[in-house]
Order: sequence, then C-alpha cells, then structure tokens
Amino acid sequence: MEMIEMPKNFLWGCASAAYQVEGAYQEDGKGLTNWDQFVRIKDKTFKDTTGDVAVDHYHRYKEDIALMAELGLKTYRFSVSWARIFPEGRGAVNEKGLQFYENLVDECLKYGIEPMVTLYHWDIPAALDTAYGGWEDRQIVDDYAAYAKCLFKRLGRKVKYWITFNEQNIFTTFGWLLAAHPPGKFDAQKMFYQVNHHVNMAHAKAVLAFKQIVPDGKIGASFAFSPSYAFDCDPKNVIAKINFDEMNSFWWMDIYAYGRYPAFTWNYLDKKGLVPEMEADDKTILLAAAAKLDFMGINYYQSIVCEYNPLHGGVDPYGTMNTAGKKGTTEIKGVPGLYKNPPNPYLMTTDWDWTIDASGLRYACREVTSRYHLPIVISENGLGAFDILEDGKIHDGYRIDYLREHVLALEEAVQDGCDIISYCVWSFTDLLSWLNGYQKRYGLVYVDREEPEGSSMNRYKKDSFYWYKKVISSNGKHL
Ligand code: GCO
Repeated sequence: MEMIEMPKNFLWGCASAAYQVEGAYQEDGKGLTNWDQFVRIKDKTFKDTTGDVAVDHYHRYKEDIALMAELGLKTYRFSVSWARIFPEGRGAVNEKGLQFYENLVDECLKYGIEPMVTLYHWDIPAALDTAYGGWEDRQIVDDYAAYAKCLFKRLGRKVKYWITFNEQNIFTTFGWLLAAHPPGKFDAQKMFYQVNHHVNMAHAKAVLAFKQIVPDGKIGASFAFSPSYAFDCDPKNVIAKINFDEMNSFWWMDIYAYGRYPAFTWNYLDKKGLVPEMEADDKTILLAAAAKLDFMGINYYQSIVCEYNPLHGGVDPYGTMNTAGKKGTTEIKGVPGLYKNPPNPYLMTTDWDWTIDASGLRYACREVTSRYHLPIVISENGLGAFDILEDGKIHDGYRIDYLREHVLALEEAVQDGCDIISYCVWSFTDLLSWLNGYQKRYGLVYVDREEPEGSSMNRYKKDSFYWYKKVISSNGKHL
C-alpha cells in the first residue's frame, strides 16, 4: 500500500490514565478510590504493586509534557481522578484537585497540545462504594453527572475533546464477572447488567449536560473493541460470531450510538431474568444522548475468533483472564450455547498473550463506520512488553514494528472512507499496568521504575519515541 498523508489537523496522540501515572494518592485533599483499596488486598496485583506513587506524573507533569512537545504530539489524552475533585464522591469540591487538572491543561495548551479528557478511567471515590455500593446503585447516575458538569464548567473553555467512560466493557466485566478488578465479584451476572445500565445512564446524562455547557466541544465514549472472525465458514461458527458481536460489542456501542440495546442480547437476557431495571424516561434519555454523540472512541488491542460452543462443551462460561504477572495463559473463553473463543492459528501473540492483528484495527474502523456512521478516535493502541534499559537507551524495534503495522492499517481505513480524527498510542510514559505492575511497559518513554518501590523515576526516550516523532512530523507519510 502507498503511504498516505493523514487528514489535515489529524490528532496524533498518546494516552494515559490517572491511576496508572499520577501517584500522589493522598495528596492535596484527594479522597481514596476503589483501586487505592483493592491493590491492598493480597495477591490481587503482581507483587502487590500499587499506584501510590505510580510514575509520579502528578509532580512531573511539566517534564512529561515538555517531552510530549519534543515529540510533536498533537493531543494528550489523560483521565481525571474523580476523588481529587470530590474526595467524598459528591458534596464539597476540592479546589486543589481542580487546579491540578487546570494546570495540566494549561501546560498542554502552552505547547499547542490539544487536551483530551477522560472523565472515568476506572477509579471511583471509595466513599461512594461505602455509601451505597458505587455503580450498583442508581444514585451513582446523578453523582457522576454532577462530577461531569463540574469539570465541563471549569475546563470546558479550554478542553474541547471529552470521553465519558474508558472501556466500560472491561471494568464491568473484570469487576463483576471475573473478580479481577474492584469490586472483585465473580459471576454476579444480574448485577453486571444493572451496573452497565447505570453506567449507560451516567454517560447519557453527561453527554446531554455537555451539550448545554460546552456547545462547541466534542464528546464520545471509549470502548475496548475486539472485532471478531468466525473460526471458518461453518454456518454454526458464523452464528457464533454474530452472537459474540451482539453480546460483547454492540451491547455497549449500540447504546452510545443508537441509545438502545440490541435485540438478540436483550431477548437472551430477558429469558434468563437478567435484563436491567429501567426507569420510565431512561429510553428517552438514552436516545437523546445518542443523537448527540460526536465520535466513537475505540481502544484497539486485539481481534478475537468465534466458534460454536455446544451447551455440553463443559467450557467455563467466562474463563479467566491473564492472572497477575503471568505470561501466556490463553484460555478458551465463551458462553455455552452461544460461542467460544479459541486462539487464532494465523496470528502471533504478545508476551501477555494478546493476539497481534493490525488488520483488526482496519476492521474495527470499518465496522464502526458502516454501523454507526460516526467519526472515530482511536483512543488507545500499543504494545505491552518487557523493555530493557541499556546505557540510557531502549531498543524497542518490536514496538516500532507493531505500531507501524497498526498505523498502516489506520491509513488503509482512512482510504476506505472512515472518518478518523485521532490516533493515541498507549502510552506516553511507561505506567502501572493494573494487574501486571511496572514490568509490562507500553511507553514511548521509559521510566526507571520497578516494583514495589520507585527507583530514580528518570525518563529515557525509547527508539519508538524517535520513530513516532517522524510519523507525526510527516503526518503519517514516513512509517
Ligand atoms: C494493562 C492494560 C491497560 C489498559 C488501559 C485500558 O496492562 O493494565 O493494558 O494499560 O490498556 O488502562 O484503558
């Protein structure tokens, strides 16, 4: 394929999340979060690593943003920790928390870097869990909306790109079905769907408020989208694929884009008594918010294979994901009667067993474009690896290969007609991998940091940093 120049004003970016980079977990009036508590339960994370200090972005944001400017970054996507703004989750605002994010935004703007703010990247104020069970209770909807409004009012003049939720599918699945993230519940299916409905309502109310407060801004949600392949052309496997798509992708993306739940999944859950309870005007609110969605955010890491899964297959309904710190544990996941997910024999995997499939990124963009007709922000894409620091250098050619293939796929998607406005590499600096500590590195910038204690925290530019700099300065022509 011929390398193309990306659209004018294309937002080449990098992303991070508050808990994974900031540290300063008890500073300047911040309240504790679910993650501050969860990581203290023994054996939940690799070597019981915490984000107490993380990579100290809270104190080093100026140094980090100066490096972003050196890279030529057009946008920096970061998340706000709700508990810095409302230490109790609601009620009194903590001015120091707001000021921190305003400073971060100003620092980006100083270098012409467009800030892109995620309102929720998995850290809920612990006080709300204590008060009423957090996402399990309907009260969360209004508390989230109040938090969102507070940020829109304070930062809306300066920040034009907003993301309501990061990977709703992941934090709810890991939290209520797999017990791998807080609140650590296993197979709480009924609650899982109710929680998702609360998140959907919180998202919808935030979108509607946003359009009042920041009429010239753009808002979307970031979904961890794994496009799927049928194992082969056996019609049973093709039906397994469409079952998977509805249960695992459209169940969420349809709500953002259409404001309604997909029919197959709704019927399937209804028969099992698992559909969420809804209030009278929920449908109207969801529809109104969907009509105002500006873009679909896609976090793309891997594709998935779907195969028929007979009810008597004896497969664990959800399987287990990579255990903390463990390398290479492909498990066959699935839902008996609907589908199972075997490995893809054509593709390689990362050190953490994530399938590497650049074409899947093109596929994801095409699917979103033809199903939803929305602009797309690739809000995350990147490679987690064991990087080695040698004489101040990190030769991460494997990451360059990975990113090059994915950017090529992105350019193909643009040529296919997809309206892609941004691509964010996950991540700018190395950061805390929720379950895998600091050994799983994603950054373009290496941080001298190991578990359990921080070491020098010095930053070193990896080879991939210099590569991405050329990509950005040529607007995607030099890969
Ligand atoms: C990890 C994950 C994360 C996610 C990100 C999702 O290893 O912890 O890869 O870094 O990609 O937080 O939005």
